[in-house]
Amino acid sequence: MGKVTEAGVTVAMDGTSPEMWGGRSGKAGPVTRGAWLQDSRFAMFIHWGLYAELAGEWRGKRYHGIAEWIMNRAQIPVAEYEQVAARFNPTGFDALAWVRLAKAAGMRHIMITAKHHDGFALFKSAVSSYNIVEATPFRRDPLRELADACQAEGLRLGFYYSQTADWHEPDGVGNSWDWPAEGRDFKRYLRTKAMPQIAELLTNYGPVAGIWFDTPGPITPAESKELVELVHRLQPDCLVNSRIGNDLGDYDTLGDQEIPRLPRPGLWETPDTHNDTWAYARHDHNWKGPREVAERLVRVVSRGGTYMLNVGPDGSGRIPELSARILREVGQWVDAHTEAIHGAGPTPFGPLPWGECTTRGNRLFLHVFQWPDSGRLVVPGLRSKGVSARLAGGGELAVQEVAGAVVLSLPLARPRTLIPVITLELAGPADASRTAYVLNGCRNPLEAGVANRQHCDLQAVSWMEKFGDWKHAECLGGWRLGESVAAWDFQTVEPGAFVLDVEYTCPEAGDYSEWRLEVGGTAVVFPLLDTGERARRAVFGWGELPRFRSYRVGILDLPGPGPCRLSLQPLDAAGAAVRITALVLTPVV
Ligand code: JFZ
Repeated sequence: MGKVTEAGVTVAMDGTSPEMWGGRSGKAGPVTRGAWLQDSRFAMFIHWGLYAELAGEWRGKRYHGIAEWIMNRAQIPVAEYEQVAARFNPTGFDALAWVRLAKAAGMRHIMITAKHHDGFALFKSAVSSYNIVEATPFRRDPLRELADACQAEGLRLGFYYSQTADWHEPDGVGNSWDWPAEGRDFKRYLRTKAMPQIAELLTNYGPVAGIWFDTPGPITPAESKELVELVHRLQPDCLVNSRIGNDLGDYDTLGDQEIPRLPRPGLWETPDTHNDTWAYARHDHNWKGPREVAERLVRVVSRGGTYMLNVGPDGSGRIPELSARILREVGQWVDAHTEAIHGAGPTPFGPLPWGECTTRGNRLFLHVFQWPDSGRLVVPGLRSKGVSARLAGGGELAVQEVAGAVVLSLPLARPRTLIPVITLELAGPADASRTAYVLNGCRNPLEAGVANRQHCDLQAVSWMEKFGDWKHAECLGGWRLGESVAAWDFQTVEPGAFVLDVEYTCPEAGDYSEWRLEVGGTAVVFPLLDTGERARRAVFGWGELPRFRSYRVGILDLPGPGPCRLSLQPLDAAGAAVRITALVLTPVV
């Protein structure tokens, strides 16, 4: 979540700041440790523990949102939660099946919860008997079995370890329902549990790809540093993520579901849920389908990152069949396009309205999310000459030049695949500009983050919808009457008529504010209406709930070919309350 600047940011549990959830490495320089992460590009995240047995329910009540937080949300006393361990017997667990599924999905490493906030160790530990081998009838060590299976199948394995939050220990952070915060000795918890358990993980399971720390909360720089040094002393190649806190990680973990708008330097990853929870919840069926997963993977890779998609095995030890089926289908696509994913580089372009681009040497891979029904695909901003193009599973494509852009002739029928990929072969490294384009034949979002701003702010807004299912948006806000202007500069390759929609959120205070938009010498005035945004939600007593809607302004003619500017300003003081994420231009048909 990092530097969250504005309202719209919820105050986290127990009154701690939003920084309790996240943290950044503060590094964007050359990669020193873990260059393999750049080749891996796609990973399986696994949240599994006692909470999987509860499946999002406690005493007949369902807790929607992230299910691994159930002990906290239902305020389950330690003594009662321990009883879940006494019956946890996931006899369906098959390490090889999980690892083979990850491999079939095209994933190259696995990161699993060794100990989550509930304090329960999913491995044999001499430090605390609250572990799967000693406290459950299962008696097996799943991390041992996974390490062996990963070794056999050639995947890397890393461990999630909740270094700050531990609701099982009086000295760990976060359990206010069993113990008062006074008298808590966090250093004692670090010395007697976290550090020795991390040492066990780094000693007993062979090479560990990374320790994935989380929710740093009140941990001090000295404490974070001590943990990092412990990891690197025991395994110098083991990666530490930025959620160790205090800008000390080897690489950045972004907020979940957070995909940066532009290529981002350095080593980083986006963790993502498959539905709306990390751990298994019986009531959550909101799976991202194969195409959505593949598109999110491509978007992350095209910005230079690694996509870590989570699965939540159930209390029997099985990955939900629907989740597995979707992963297998993604894997067939990844397998056919491994060169465009594993070890692929970021896009040389600015925002491409119809899809994304990944690269390898002198080859560009165009991932066409929106297949044009005109039979023409405009590749804007490509200056390289002597381009040849081939459609995966098809043939050579005719290449033309129109108004300084490369135009490919495509078959009218969209190929039957998750994402059609076109490979452009160039004579040398890509010569491209990052200029934004608005193209006929596809939906063109003009995002908040790329606007030129005068006297208004770019705000990072994060919020939860159910619980812990973080959402992130960049918005234009802080509008001031008579001063603020946001403008988008872009190119067109031909004139066109577009429907313009404004995507925004607005509380009652901004209802009916008037706005003025100008493009190509034409001005349009329109109102924006209250979207039902709530500053506080009754459900948790904390957190803001923005409600994004789109308002259809109307049809506009854009001139072309050539440069174009679209500007927006409030005509009303009430505009101060409005936050805008994008203007969207869709061709009139
Ligand atoms: C944390 C955990 O609390 C959660 O249970 C899960 O393990 C997840 C992967 O990590 O939750 C977070 C932390 C940070 C953000 C979102 C969820 N963030 O910065 O957006």
